[in-house]
Amino acid sequence: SDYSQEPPRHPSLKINSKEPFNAEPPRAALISSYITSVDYFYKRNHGPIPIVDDIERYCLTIGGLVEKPIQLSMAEIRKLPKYNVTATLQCAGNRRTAMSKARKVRGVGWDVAALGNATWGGARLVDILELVGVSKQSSVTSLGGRHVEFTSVDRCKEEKGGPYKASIPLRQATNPEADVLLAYEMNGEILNRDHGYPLRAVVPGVIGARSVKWLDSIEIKEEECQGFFMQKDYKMFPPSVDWDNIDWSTRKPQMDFPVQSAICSLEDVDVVRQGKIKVAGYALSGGGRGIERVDISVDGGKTWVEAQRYQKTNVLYASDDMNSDKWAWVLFEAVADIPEDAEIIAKAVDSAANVQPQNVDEVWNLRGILNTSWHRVQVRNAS
Ligand code: MTE
Ligand code: MO
Repeated sequence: SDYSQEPPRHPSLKINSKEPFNAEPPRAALISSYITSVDYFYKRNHGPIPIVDDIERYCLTIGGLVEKPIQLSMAEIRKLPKYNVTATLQCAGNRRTAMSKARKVRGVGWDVAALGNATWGGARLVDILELVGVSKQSSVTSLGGRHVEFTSVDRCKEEKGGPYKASIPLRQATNPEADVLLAYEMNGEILNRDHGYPLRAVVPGVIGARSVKWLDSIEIKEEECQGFFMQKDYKMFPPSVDWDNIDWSTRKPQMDFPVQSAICSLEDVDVVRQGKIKVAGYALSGGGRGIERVDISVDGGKTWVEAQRYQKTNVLYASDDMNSDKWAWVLFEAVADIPEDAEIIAKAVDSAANVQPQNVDEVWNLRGILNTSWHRVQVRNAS
C-alpha cells in the first residue's frame, strides 16, 4: 500500500494508527462547538486515502437488481435537490481503549472522541434510487427484503486489496424519513479527501462503518453485503465468545448504535481544585432516538444530578422538540461540588428509556465495539 500521498491533517489530532491513518481530537476540543470542525473530526480509514483528481471523469454507477443501470457524474448529482442533514457519525470502536483495559480486545485503540457532529450536504439516496426505478417506501412492495450495497474506490488489506464496502436494508434506503444521504459537502465545504471526496454515504443513527466514503458504485442486491466489514467485523458478540470459539455467521452486522455519553471536560485522571467544577460532554443514541436525560454523579454513582442539554448554542434541548436535530448528539453540562478525590460519572438515557450499562464487563466483546458503559473519570483534589 502507498501512503506517500496522504492529505495534511491538523497537528492537534491524537494519532492512534499512522498507516492507515486513524486519529481523534483531544476531548476538550471535541466539545468546543456543537458542529465539529472538519479539522477536529475523527478520521477512520482502512487503507491509503484514494485520489480522485479528475472530477470530470468521476462517475457513480447505480446498478444491480434494477431494470437499467445508470452512471451519474458529479455535475448530475449536484443538480438533484440538495439536502442538509446534521448527523453525528460515531465509530463502533469509540472508547475501545477502556474496554481493552478490562480484558484485552483486538482493534485500533480509541479514547472517547471517535465521533463528530457535522452538517452533511448532498443528494438523498431515495432520489437517486428513483432514477433507476426503485420507488420510495419500497418496504411495502415485493422489494422489501433487498439491500443497497455501497462500494468504495479505496483498497484495504482486510478485503485482500479490494475496496471497502457495506450495505443497508432497501427498506431504510428508500425511507425518506431515514435521511440517508450521498454527501458531497461537510459543514458547507466541499468534502475533503479524508472524509470521502468526492462523494460518501451518510447513514444517520447507524455505526460509522456503514457510511462508505469515496463511493464508486451502489447496487441493489438480494442479500446483504458479504464484505469483510459486514461479515467478519463490526458484529457484537457476547462476553463468552473468544477468538478460539468464534462463529461469525451466528451474528448480524451491527447497524444502529446504542445510547452513549462521555465526559470531555476532564481527562482521566485529572487534578482539580476543591470547589465547583464543570462536567461537560456529549450524549447520543442511534436510530433517531433523542436523549431524554444525562445523569452526573461525583460520588461514584451513589447520588446523581441531572445535567443541562444543548444542541444549538444557548438553547436548552428537549427530546420531543420537533426542531431538534434528531440524528445529532446533544452536549451536556453540569456544575458539581467536588469535595475530595472523586469518581465522576456520566450516564445517558435515550427517548426509549434505554440506559447505558453500568460496567464495561457487561458489554465486553472480543472486537471491542460499542463500549457504552457509564463513563467514569477520576479526579484528584489539588488543595
Ligand atoms: N469507507 C471507506 N471507503 N473506507 C473506510 O475505511 N471506514 C468506515 C466508514 N467508511 C471507511 C469508510 C468507518 S469504520 C468509519 S467509523 C467511518 O467511515 C469514519 O468516517 P470519517 O473518517 O469521515 O470520520
Ligand atoms: Mo468505524
